[in-house]
Amino acid sequence: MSALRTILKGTTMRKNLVFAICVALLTGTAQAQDSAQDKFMTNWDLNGDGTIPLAEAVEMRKNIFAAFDSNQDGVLSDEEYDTFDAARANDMASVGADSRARLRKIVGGLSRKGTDQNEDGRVTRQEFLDSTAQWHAGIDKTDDGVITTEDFATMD
Ligand SMILES: [Ca+2]
Ligand SMILES: [Ca+2]
Ligand SMILES: [Ca+2]
Repeated sequence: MSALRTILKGTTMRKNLVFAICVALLTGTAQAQDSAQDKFMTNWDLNGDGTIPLAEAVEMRKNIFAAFDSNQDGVLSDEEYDTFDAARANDMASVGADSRARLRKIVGGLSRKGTDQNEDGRVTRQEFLDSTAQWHAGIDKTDDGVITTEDFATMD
């Protein structure tokens, strides 16, 4: 049985669901949720000046690595990376569906595939930081060395 059918089974739940859908139609889900670029700029533009230079992206990656390297051994193990994967998936679910594909493209660069440079199944701090430059350049579509909202406009 699908999750939706399970929800629809209960009458009270169904009423709530119908109500939620009506509210969504009235207010528009796009307004209720952040767009991918808003989300990204909020998280990664650490000093809030509207641009993300490489140094800032590296700084943010240091924070991320520290947050997910639970045992602080300088390596993201499989288990630790699973937690990181789950956090990104969770993040993805919080943006509007219209810009989710875009966010997936950006955040996809943070997967093991994008960070495990020697492909040995473990991601060291050095690898995690060293892989930032290529990732940053990939998002910087305007090629001016910084990520701004302008880069997202030309992304698709
Ligand atoms: Ca900045
Ligand atoms: Ca670790
Ligand atoms: Ca740019």
